Amino acid sequence: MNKKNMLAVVVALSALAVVAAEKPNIIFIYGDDIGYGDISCYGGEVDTCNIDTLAKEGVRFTGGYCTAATCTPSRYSLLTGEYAFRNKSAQILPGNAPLIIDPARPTIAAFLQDNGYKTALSGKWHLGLGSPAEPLDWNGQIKPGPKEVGFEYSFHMAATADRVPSVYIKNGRIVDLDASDPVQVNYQEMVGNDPTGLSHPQLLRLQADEQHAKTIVNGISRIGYMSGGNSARFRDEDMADTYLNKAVDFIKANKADPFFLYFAPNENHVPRVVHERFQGSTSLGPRGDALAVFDWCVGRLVETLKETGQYENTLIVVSSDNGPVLFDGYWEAGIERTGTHDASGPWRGGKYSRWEGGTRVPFIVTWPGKSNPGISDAIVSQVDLYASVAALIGKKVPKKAGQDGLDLLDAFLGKTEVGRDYIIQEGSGQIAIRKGNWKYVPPGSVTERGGIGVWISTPVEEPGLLFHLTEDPTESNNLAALYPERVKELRDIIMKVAPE
Ligand code: NG6
Ligand code: CA
Repeated sequence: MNKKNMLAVVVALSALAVVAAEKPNIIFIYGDDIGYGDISCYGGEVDTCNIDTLAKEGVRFTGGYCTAATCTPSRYSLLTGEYAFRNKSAQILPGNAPLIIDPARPTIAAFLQDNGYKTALSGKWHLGLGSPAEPLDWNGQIKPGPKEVGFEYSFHMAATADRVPSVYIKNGRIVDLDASDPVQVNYQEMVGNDPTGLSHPQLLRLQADEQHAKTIVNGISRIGYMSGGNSARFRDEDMADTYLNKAVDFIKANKADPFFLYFAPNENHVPRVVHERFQGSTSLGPRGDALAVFDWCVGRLVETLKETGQYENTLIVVSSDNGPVLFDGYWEAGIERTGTHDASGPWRGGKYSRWEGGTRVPFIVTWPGKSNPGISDAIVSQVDLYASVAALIGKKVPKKAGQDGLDLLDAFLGKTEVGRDYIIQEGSGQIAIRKGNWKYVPPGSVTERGGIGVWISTPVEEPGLLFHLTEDPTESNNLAALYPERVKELRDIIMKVAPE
């Protein structure tokens, strides 16, 4: 081949590569404890117009699931593409737990990074920090953490806003830490002399249950003890703005490269202490105000994408890590103020539970101009996003990554209503399954929060519970005795996919 021809071949090949490697930006907007019915396009009473607009331009799923009814396992699945029950450590973690993702396992962030994406986390982590082999030094470089599993940039809290340490961590370092006032964290016993909710209830501006009655930070008692780091402690009121600003800066800084942003604000997790300008902005009390904050963040992100000309080139997913909970440790009038708003929509139960409301969550996927807009009843799960994003950029999910996700790209883009055949649901460490219209809850118990200081545990006897979700969305009419073959079929799938 002469030089001229060779050049022509090279030019043709690179043109092909450009066509094959479509790399839109990808943003996961991952709410916390936001229920199916919390968003106005799903029937919620707080106006979430920004999310509703995204839903109109994209696909709004009525059968969209997180993998578990609590945070850590759902986040684990979202990032790894693996059902969380396969990792016994994937349960609600204390703020000083080691990282539960093996850095040798490529997360969706690591995978996208390997494929030329700039990657960032802004918000809640709650997947552990440090190695299980040695105690973590909070005052040095905190690793392994987000960076070691693929997030080039990270700005986050360690666990939850109600768990110490109540500080931000940026790229492995506590932000604004004064070396002469080092941070110590302990979940068993008191460290330092900071007042606790139990010892100094008069200092509290929010009454809390015993679990949340440990070290007081910003007038709010938390789960766990911390000392030091006074200059680094966060103010809950500023948290949403802080995470949002980092996300906005990251978008603006990456106009040239494709990026993956995992934006995980605190809203709607407790304590629901939103910025003063949002306090009282809804009639539903702090819980409603936090929903308004969440929606506002979505609006600001969209605005930023439009400003920088990246909106049409960005796939946006809005969802939540588990179903809703009105009371979760702090007296915030969540129950009293909720009125007729039904946070879990038509479904039974919420956070912690194997009822539908535990894992069936708002799920919206929008790629402006590329999505075929509409409402889809396809069963889709957050565990599928990894494989679907891989398909989007024309790559295979790496072998060492989780293999539970399916490539549902066509469903996510609204090109088909065919989703999963079935989905395994996890609530408080126990399993359920939905296949088609049928839901099966194996024997054990179903755990829920019943209200202030109350936990409800509903025993489930042999042969378990079988519901027809279309006819019985509230899971009240157990048909297990009538359809033993159906029970067996669903049980067999569980045995195969989730053997104990
Ligand atoms: C629970 C906490 C709850 C919340 C939850 C984690 C008690 C009694 N309750 O253990 O307040 O922090 O953990 O929520 O301590 S999640 O959304 O991060 O899973
Ligand atoms: Ca949560």
